[in-house]
Amino acid sequence: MRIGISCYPTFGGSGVVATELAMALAAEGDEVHVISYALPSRLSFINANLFYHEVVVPHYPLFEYPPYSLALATQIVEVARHQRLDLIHVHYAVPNAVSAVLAREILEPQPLKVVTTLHGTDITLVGNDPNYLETTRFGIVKSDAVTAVSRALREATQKQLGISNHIEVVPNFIDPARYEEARSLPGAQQWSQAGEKVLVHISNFRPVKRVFDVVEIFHRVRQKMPARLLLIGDGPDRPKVEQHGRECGICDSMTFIGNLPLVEEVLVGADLFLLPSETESFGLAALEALACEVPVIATDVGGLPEVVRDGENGFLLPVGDVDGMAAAAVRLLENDSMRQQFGEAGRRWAVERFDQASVVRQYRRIYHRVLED
Ligand code: GMT
Repeated sequence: MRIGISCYPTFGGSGVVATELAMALAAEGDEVHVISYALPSRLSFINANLFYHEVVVPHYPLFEYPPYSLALATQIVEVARHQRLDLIHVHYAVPNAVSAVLAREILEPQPLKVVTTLHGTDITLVGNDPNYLETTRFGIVKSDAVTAVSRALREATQKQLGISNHIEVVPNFIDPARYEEARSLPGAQQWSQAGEKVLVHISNFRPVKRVFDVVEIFHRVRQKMPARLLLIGDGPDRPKVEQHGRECGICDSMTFIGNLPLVEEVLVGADLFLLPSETESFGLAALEALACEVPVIATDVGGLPEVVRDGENGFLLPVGDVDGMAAAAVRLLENDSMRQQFGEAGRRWAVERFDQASVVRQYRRIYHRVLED
């Protein structure tokens, strides 16, 4: 097949999933054309079947807001026409689904199938915003196939956008081999001193991630034992989070690592992963932690209960319950055998349930279905 994949190039989960999928499809022999406004952070793979096309958004004095959606639609048309794409698979509905549907119209009579994968905030925060709702709904309804990364996101889409289309749940995935290789690395232990437990948080430091809760949980843990908090990622809340750490007197025990393409290189060897989000359609970072045998403490919202099994590979608590999350963290950190048991169960669950090969097969079945239609 000749497949176009459009995504955000950033460190966020939708870009990561799209890029990993592109690399896996290309490795299996499909011709894959990645379309984005910058080289995606995880596109590290050299393969004769894999191509990258940049969306350029020219500035013109009249445009206070350069129309990215139109530049993207134009680039999809160009790539589809000249590379003879069979389908375009867009990740994150806004504006990618609308641009792809527009490109399909422009290309007629050349057929181009549109597959849209919903990732989370494209529905729960952005798509739901009255300023984007109608166009988001249009892009989804007009797609030839729609997938969501969790059952929770499928329900939210149907309810919040009033969509009755068939939406197939295709979860995010991990490549077990990559996480196996990472096990030989020193990982999180590089940052810790003897006797310190290491807690990790990964996010884009947006309010929805509640990174202040991460600091509050860590503060409570720190009162019970020597510990270090590694924070991976970057975003708008980072300076305030750093400030909060200073006010709590624990900033010396917090290490800000910044954005990283391969998070498993830090996750291996960590004692605990924290994800106290306000909402989370899936929580790819939590899955990556489980794949590294790191137990997870998260909130019981959205798709997180589909990834983290409460009492088996982590603990799920209500949003904002920092005391509860800190108590659960201390319970795990004080009990080495429980932590090891949770870690092993987490890796087994990640490999059995979210294996890259079987998820890629699921996407491939969808591609064949829309092409046969
Ligand atoms: O808001 C973010 O966290 C970024 C966003 C993205 O598109 O990169 O993440 C969403 O998609 C990820 C990949 O499917 C999911 O793992 C995240 O749970 C989801 N984020 C939210 O729902 C908040």
